[in-house]
Amino acid sequence: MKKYSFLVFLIIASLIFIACQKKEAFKKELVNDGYKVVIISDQPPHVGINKWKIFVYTADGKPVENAVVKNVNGYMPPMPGMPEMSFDYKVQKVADYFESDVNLSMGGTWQMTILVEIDGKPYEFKFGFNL
Ligand SMILES: [Cu+2]
Repeated sequence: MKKYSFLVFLIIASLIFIACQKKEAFKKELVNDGYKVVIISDQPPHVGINKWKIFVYTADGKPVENAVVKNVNGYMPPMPGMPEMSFDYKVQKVADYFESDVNLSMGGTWQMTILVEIDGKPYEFKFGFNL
């Protein structure tokens, strides 16, 4: 009986662990010129609509009040039999962060660029992944 209750405990503990992990399945930190952009999503990058929350911080982690996330761009380089693709995704301000529905239309190599304006100055934050 004791053996089983430990097993049950282990299963519950791992389920809780998985549930907590799922909430923030994707997190990306990008640094440029003393600023930090943090992208958080409850799903890892996948084909289809990716709901991204975008936060802008100073290097030491303070929110940048006057930062405006202007654009999210997804770029796919040319593939055999396919020209390059480039999409601009709309960004909306929500409370202290920004939100974008990033529609990744197909599998392959994606290069993402987050354009942020701070005090009228543009900053680009880039990263890439394969789907
Ligand atoms: Cu392609």
